[in-house]
Amino acid sequence: EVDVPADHPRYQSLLTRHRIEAGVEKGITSTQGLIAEGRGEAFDYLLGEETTPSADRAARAAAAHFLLAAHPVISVNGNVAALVPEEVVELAEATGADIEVNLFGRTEERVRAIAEHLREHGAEEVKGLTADARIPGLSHERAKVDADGIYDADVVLVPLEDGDRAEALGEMGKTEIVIDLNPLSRSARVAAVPIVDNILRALPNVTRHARDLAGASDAELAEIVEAFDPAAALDDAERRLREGAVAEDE
Ligand code: PTJ
Repeated sequence: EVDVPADHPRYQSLLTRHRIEAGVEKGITSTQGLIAEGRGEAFDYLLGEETTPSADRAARAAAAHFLLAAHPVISVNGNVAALVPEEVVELAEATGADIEVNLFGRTEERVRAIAEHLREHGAEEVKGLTADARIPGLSHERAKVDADGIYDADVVLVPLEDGDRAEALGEMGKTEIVIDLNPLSRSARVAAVPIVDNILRALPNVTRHARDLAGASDAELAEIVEAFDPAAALDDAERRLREGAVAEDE
């Protein structure tokens, strides 16, 4: 895929950067996406570049929400498409969720390029091109969604989302699952389930939990959802940031 020596101590991080760069070259990732990647990397470094027990519990709660939902949707932006296209398709398959391209810096061209990219990685249906509904409270381009997609969803996974949009979706009464390495970000703070973890690890982890919970009853799933405390998850992550990855929090 790229010319990074596998024994380089920062191999994973360099590979990730290359994927984002390739995304920009392919017209699927915005130049803003490069900045977002740098920010995410810094948080990941401070968190120890691993899935914490607390983030794993959040991933399990997210899987339970997905399985209980009437209409779950995975929102995909330019960074998500560049980093984890196959993992998005696998999660959709494991949970019956729709996939919808939804961009902060929306251009029709980029929506089409991302939809095509996801289909190249196995997606059957990709929503986001119809854009026949609006999220109330956001400016025109940023508000566009599909009427039979995000607009209709009861549970939405919004990874690496901008705070304004996360807030506006929450105000529509949707259950929001956010993947964001910054526990202080507004999107993480408004989420019913904030998963403070790198999307590279978090998405396959939610899929793994969804497969594991496939045979669970609605009562068992509801119990997992009820037991999850979003404020505690954010506190765990913040403590880990401040005290360092070695001072384990549980
Ligand atoms: O493709 P578009 O137009 O929809 O734009 C996408 C970006 C990500 C550029 C846009 O939504 C944006 O500007 O987001 P922000 O406000 O930079 O927020 C992105 C958040 O994701 C930040 O809190 C980062 O720390 C976090 N982040 C970045 N990379 C990762 C991440 N979280 C998890 N995994 C990552 N790999």
